[in-house]
Amino acid sequence: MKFYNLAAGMNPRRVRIFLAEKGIEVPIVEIDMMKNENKTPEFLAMNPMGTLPVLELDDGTILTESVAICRYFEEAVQPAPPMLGRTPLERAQVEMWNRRMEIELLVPISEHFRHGNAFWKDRLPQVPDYAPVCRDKAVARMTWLDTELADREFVATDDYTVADITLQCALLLGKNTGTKIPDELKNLNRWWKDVTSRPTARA
Ligand SMILES: N[C@@H](CCC(=O)N[C@@H](CS)C(=O)NCC(=O)O)C(=O)O
Repeated sequence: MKFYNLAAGMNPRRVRIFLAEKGIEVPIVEIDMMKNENKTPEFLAMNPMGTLPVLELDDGTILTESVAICRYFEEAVQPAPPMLGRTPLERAQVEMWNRRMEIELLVPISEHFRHGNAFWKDRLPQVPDYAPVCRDKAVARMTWLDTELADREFVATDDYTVADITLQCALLLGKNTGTKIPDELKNLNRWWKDVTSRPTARA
């Protein structure tokens, strides 16, 4: 098995945290985006999207998409601790909240970065006016989440799950790229302090 990683990437970090929580170690192949290693014919043959992370199984099967990779580890490698829900209801709740964290937070924070930062200038067609629209949407969703987190510890269930990891990685990207959690959002800031204090936060 090989895990193709992008050290600074938010999505590979989602899987790295997930694996660290389970105590799983996997051989890592570092991909350097600055050298366009994710655009070589060999890499594109594995993942035509040119994105990370990628998991290559021993029989050559390729898995992409962070949560699909997490699901493989949870169901085929090591179920404990359960991070995708313990029961059918919890699994549905984790999926619901993970999708929300991806669509409502991770996407606008990431699009703010992609459309507003010079790093992406020659890598994708940028629409600079779209960047502040995305930032405003992300901040509005943080305000909604602050209310949701008023009476529970974690995003989806009583456990730290993949939905928390998705939000944590999205907000870390936001912190580094100009979409910070407003100070007045006490519940979200409490949650942020809790999850970033976990030993796995820097995986
Ligand atoms: N939906 C994918 C997104 C993967 C993705 O966009 N990864 C970023 C790194 S965080 C990437 O590889 N970007 C390279 C590029 O856009 O060229 C997942 O969850 O794994």
